[in-house]
Amino acid sequence: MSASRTALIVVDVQNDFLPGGALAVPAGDAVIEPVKRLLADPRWGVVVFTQDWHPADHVSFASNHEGKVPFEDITVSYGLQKLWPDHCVAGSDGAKFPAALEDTRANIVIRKGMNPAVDSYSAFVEADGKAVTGLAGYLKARGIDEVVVCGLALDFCVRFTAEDAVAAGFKTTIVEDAAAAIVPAENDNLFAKLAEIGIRRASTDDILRA
Ligand code: VGL
Ligand code: ZN
Repeated sequence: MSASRTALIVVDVQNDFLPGGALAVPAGDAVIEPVKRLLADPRWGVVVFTQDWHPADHVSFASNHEGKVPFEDITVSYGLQKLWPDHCVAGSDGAKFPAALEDTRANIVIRKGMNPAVDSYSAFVEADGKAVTGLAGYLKARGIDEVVVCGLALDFCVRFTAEDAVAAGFKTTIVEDAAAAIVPAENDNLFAKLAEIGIRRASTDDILRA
């Protein structure tokens, strides 16, 4: 990898996705040390953090749908929407980055899921498939042609961010030990599916050695 043309994208490492949080990812806290090691590499051309940042009346909160419970699917204008416990409410402690990652060298923080009517797992395009965040243009304007993605959750926001990175023309790698899934048992299947569209799977050591 040409590091100066590569962006590190740290997805949604926020208190609500960590143990004790509203939507805790199993072993979510295991990503913090690898993410810190990746951040300590001085070679990144750009460092991006993403931050799930929902209004209290967000469409993805089961609490906003009479008679619905978390993890059920509902149909909305853009297709299926999974319902979640209230999480990452804008300005709440759950939406904050953990203290270990507070003072990072992020060049840009992409907040997503701010439209009450549309969810956004991806850092590039919202769940309606239309509204873009501007991240692809930002990265291209900075001369980036490759991205390395890590964070939470592997099977939702990391996955959709990586898929949209490929669609936007970036060479894309997911750092397995710096990511954790809501359903970890599916990791091998997920990586096999992602490999079909060219997404690479690496370890933190692989990335730091490259
Ligand atoms: C996420 C579910 C709901 C994620 C965000 O960061 O993967 N998952 N909102
Ligand atoms: Zn969310």
